[in-house]
Amino acid sequence: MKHAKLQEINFDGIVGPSHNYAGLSLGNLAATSHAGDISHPRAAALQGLAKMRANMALGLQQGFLLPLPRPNEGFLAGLGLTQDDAVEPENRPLVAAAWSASAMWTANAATVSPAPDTADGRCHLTPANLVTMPHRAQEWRDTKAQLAIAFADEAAFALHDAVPPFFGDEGAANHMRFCADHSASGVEVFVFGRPGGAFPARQSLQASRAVARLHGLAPERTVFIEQNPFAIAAGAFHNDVVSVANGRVLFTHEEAFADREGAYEAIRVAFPELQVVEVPSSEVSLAEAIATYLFNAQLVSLPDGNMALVVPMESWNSTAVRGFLDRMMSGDGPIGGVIPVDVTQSMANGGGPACLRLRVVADPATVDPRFLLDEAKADTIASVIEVHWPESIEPAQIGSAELAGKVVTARAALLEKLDLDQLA
Ligand code: SUG
Repeated sequence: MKHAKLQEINFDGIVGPSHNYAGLSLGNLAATSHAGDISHPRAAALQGLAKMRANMALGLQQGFLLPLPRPNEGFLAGLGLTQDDAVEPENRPLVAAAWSASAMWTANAATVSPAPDTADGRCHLTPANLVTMPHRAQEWRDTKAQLAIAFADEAAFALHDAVPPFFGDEGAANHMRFCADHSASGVEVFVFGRPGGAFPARQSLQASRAVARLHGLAPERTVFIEQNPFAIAAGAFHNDVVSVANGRVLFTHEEAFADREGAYEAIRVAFPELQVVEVPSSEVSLAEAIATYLFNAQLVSLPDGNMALVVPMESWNSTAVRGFLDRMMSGDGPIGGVIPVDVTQSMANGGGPACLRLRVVADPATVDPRFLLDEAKADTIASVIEVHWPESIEPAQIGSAELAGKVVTARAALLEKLDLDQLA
């Protein structure tokens, strides 16, 4: 069945005013290697907004989600802590967690199954419980509150609770969808990790299975694939660090999956039209792919029918990756264009262009228009960021009452301008 008005809308997370580098995510090499750096929240948020504008200029539908309330005093109170406890080195990461702007990476906000894939013909969304990392485990209820407003139309959307916390779920970052076009029925692929390696496996098979059941996906159009444990150990803490899918295309590193041939075959059984664009380790090593976030790209279908890859500058500037991309563009494969974007502030915390967006296939008319972007609204958002977002945050400022006040005021100003005070 084809739903004529359905389109892919990318909902990017607006980078919050408390964006900082606290090194909270074990196994996320960019984040841990930048721990203690000075962050630049204003530049970070403007970079994110520039990416959204660039995608709109390509003719793509763009939405956004808002920063969550930070610092999260309730999170600290639940641990018997206050902001002043940041002076104790052992408490500093917990206080920093309460300040984390990590909700900017909306690929981890939820898993989304578009209406053509589900038993009841609605688009299903399950917020990710993100239980593996304490600073991320605090996100889902506030994220759900926001999704409940953006996708309030119950004829079009079904919003679930997060899956129970004993099974780690990291949302769309470990989920891929294959389809002839976005409005056609698709095959959904869930990629999970097995625990036991040097770094946490953040997506559990049981959580993926639960999401598939809750969304009413047809078993013959649902595939579960194990992530390569070596990729997790090398820093691919989410599958979207080593693979991305769009339409009929899987763009993947050779070492993304535990059983490479078995993975492609399992997808092909459910989706025979699959086209795999595989990057061999001999051309781009796993380490280089992870360092440059080549696969944390947005693989987008342009209005003219061609596909383009929106990559971070870090990929574009790598000799090995650029060599691959140049060959790919001059070849006759399905990905014809590459568009570099600058999201370096987010990249330093392990979040590339694809981490910053949640894909929702929906009729835009069914989405609360306050969450949809156009140029005028982008100007409004930019003006709030320019006035209220801190220029920089030093690690020693985490826990400061003065900075906390600024962060709270900044978010409130944005909510007011967007007529979304109900999220205050
Ligand atoms: O969960 N970084 C995020 C990056 C998420 C990237 N998302 C996807 N791959 N889809 C994470 O590890 C760093 C925060 C800090 O260390 O302060 C952080 O949470």
